[in-house]
Amino acid sequence: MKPNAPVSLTRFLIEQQREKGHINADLRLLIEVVARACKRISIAVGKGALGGVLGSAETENVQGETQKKLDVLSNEILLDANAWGGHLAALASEEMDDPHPIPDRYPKGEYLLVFDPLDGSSNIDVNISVGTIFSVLRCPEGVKNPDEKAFLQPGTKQVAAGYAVYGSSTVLVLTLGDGVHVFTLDREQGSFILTGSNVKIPEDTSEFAINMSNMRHWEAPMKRYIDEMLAGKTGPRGRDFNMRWVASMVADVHRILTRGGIFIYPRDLKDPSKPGKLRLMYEANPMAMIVEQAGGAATTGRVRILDIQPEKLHQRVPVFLGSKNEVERATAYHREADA
Ligand code: P6P
Repeated sequence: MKPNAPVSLTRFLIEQQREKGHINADLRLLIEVVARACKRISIAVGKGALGGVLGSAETENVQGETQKKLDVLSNEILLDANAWGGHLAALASEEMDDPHPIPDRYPKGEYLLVFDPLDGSSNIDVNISVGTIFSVLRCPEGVKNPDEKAFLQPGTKQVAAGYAVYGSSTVLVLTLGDGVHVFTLDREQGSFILTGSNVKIPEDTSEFAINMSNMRHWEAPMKRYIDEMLAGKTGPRGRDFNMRWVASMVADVHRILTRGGIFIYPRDLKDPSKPGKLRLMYEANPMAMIVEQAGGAATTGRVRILDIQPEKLHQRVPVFLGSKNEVERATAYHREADA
C-alpha cells in the first residue's frame, strides 16, 4: 500500500487491536457500528428541511425537554444499529428514561453503551452544528440483565468515548484510552478517514465558552473568573480574551480540541436544586475522557469529573473542561471560595 495511503477507521481499529492490544473484536465491532450509525444520522441531519425531520416530535424526554424529530430518529438509529451484533449487554440514552436491554433473540456482549444521540438539538432548526456523544463501559461481571445500577460507574471506568460533530464536515473523534484520534467522513466513499492522531489541547488559551446570560445567577468564584477575563489587559490577567458560545456542546468541545479554550457550564443559583445543566453519564464523562486524553482537564469546578461516583443515570453536573491551566485556575478559585 502507498506509504501515505489514507487510513480508514476500520484499518485504524484493526491495527489498534493487532499491534496495541487496546481493543478486542467486540469493542472494535462496537466502535464500527456506532460510527456507521453516526453516518446515517449525518445523512438525516444533512437533509435539513428536505428530510421532513425538522421541528418537534411533540413528545418529551426524561429531562422534561420537548424532543425534536431528529432526537427520536437518531436514538432509533443507534438502538437498531447496536441490537444484533452481540457486543452489548444494554444501552442507555438521554432520550430514554431507563436502560434499553438487548432483545432476547440476540446474543449479549460485555459492553454497555451510553449516549446522547443528538446533542444541541435546539440548534437543528437553525442549521447550527449538532452532534452525537457516546461512552463505553464494561458490564459488571455476572450481570446478565443490566439495570440502571450496572451503568453507575465513574468515568475512569470508561473503555472508550467519542463524539461525531455534524458540521461543515462530519468528524468522528475517538479515544480508546491511548490518545485522541480524529476521523473525517469521506462522503464519496462513505468511510471515516484518519485526519488527526494523538491530538493535544494547548495548555493555555485566550478563548472561553460560557452562556453569559446566566451571569447574575453564578457563584462568586465563577463571577471572579469571568470578570478577570473581561477586564483583559487592564485586569489581573494582563491580556485580552475572546468568547465563543455555540450552545452545542459537541461543537464547542470540538473547537477546543482543535485550538484550545475553556468550556464552562457552571451550576447556577437560578435553580439551586439543579447541580448543573449537562448530564454526567453521556455528556460530561465522555467529553472529560477525551479532553484528559488530549492533555486537557475536566472538573466540576471542585472535583475531577471522571472521579465522580454516579448516583442516577441522568444526573447533571457542572462542567469546566479544556485547556489545562485555565481549568485549574477556575477550579482553584472555587476551592478558595469554599475554604
Ligand atoms: P444553553 C444543548 O442543549 C446543551 O445540552 C449543550 O449541548 C450545550 O452546551 C448547552 O445545552 C447549551 O445550553 O443554556 O446555552 O442553551
